[in-house]
Amino acid sequence: MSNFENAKEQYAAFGVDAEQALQTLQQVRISMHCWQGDDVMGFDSDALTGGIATTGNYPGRARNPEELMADIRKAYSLIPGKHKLNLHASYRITDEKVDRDKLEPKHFAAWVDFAKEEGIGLDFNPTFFGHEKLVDNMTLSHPDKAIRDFWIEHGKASRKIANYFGEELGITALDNIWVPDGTKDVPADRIGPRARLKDSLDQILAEKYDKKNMMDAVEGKVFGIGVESYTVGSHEFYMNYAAKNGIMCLLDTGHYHPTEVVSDKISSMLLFNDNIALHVSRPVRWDSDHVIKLDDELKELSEELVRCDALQKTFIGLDFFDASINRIAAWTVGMRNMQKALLYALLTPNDQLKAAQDNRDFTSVLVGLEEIKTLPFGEVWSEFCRRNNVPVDGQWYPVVKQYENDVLSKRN
Ligand code: RNT
Ligand code: ZN
Repeated sequence: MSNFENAKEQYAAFGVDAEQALQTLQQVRISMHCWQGDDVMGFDSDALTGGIATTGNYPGRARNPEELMADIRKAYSLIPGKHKLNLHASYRITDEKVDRDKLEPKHFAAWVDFAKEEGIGLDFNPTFFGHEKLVDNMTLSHPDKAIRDFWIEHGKASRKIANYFGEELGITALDNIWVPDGTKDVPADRIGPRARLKDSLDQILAEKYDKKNMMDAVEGKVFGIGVESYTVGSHEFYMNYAAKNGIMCLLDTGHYHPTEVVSDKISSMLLFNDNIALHVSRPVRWDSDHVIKLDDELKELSEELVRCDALQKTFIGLDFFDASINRIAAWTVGMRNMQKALLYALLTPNDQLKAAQDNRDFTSVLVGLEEIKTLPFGEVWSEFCRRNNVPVDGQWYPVVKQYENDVLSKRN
């Protein structure tokens, strides 16, 4: 009997169908963020602003579209399944000197070609940072109408681009709005900027698109660097805005107070929204955007998605950027960890555990959740890798090292 067959029997003894888990996982597309590959620089700016930061100077940052695409391809070749790529507006590919308010679908045609070749979907984000019109930490909430109008046009242009992605690829694109707006110190007026943000969003979202092609999300946050006291787009702001306007609220796991966890928010969001979106990240003491580990919170988050039967209702995207390690390894570890956490959740006897909870048999819940920890999870994961023709654990990092030697180390 193979190790996998043996593992299947052990899971079956707990009432879990490992075959079914593998099939369900195969259907899940995770959106891999392009910005891990170049430290969030993009192709239209030379500085990262907006209260987010990358640290480290590991060699091999992608400096242009060709390098970034090659690096992304390399990462995908090491990740089981077919996924999505998450782009920012700053990654437009063109020789034109086009500003962000004037972007059009054609400026992203090269990415659509890339997606078709790779068999992946695309997601999109307007870029409200790394630009001279981010003035005094404000964009859509700025008191100056001319500044707001520029960004409103950018927001509208971005939705059109996301719609084009959906049309071209036949996979719904997410358009996610995050703005860095806020103040360093305690403000004198909190409601004014929020009212302006609300009005700007209403204008951006006025045009209706077919939800088959694109869906909208708004991403809140607790604070950023230089924006420590007040964030205009807070969680409450966007949670209410999304519910009232029938769009998605995107929860970034790094955007809450340190002991607040997104795993506990998912069930509440799902009772009031048809869909949700996630940025899976790993905050270390703050919104530090470390590469996600297969830690308890990632598992708990995944358990919630599985228990709430929300895998097909959730746009799962990753959002981290570490410039101190090999960037292709960062993507690969993060994507594979997200999949591992989902697989772990799919291999949990959820029906039995729910029944025990409803019977107030909390002892069985505790025992059950602890005992599955020592089941041969790794054998099922290896089988998933084999079926998808990608290296099992222990065999992909040498491939990245080889690429680092051959390609990355030659970049300045
Ligand atoms: C910032 C937000 C936002 C960005 C990316 C680059 O705190 O998390 O999602 O990280 O859009
Ligand atoms: Zn995010």
